[in-house]
Amino acid sequence: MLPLRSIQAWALLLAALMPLPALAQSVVEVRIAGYRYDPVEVRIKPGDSVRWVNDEKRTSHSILFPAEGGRESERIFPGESWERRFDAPGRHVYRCGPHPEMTGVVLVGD
Ligand SMILES: [Cu+2]
Repeated sequence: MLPLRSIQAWALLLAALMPLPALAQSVVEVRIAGYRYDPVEVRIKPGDSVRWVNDEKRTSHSILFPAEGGRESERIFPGESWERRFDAPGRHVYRCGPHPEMTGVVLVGD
């Protein structure tokens, strides 16, 4: 059995040595206006999030991932936003549910 003080010392040491990915996670913004995602393609690291913001005057949109069985956001109304975190590296192609011609890409890599 380790004495309590040495366990505490180890815990402190581990905490000090931990990298800071939890704090380094960032959120990248994609604006939606004129029936387009801007920017069309964003690059993020695993664990980062993308936030889509609807800047339209009156049109609502969504974010739909065909490769994930059509997983789709709620409808995003003007002034609203929707956020999703990406853990899996790769090329995540998405489109708008009601406007299939609107497409975008989230590139998740190291
Ligand atoms: Cu749309």
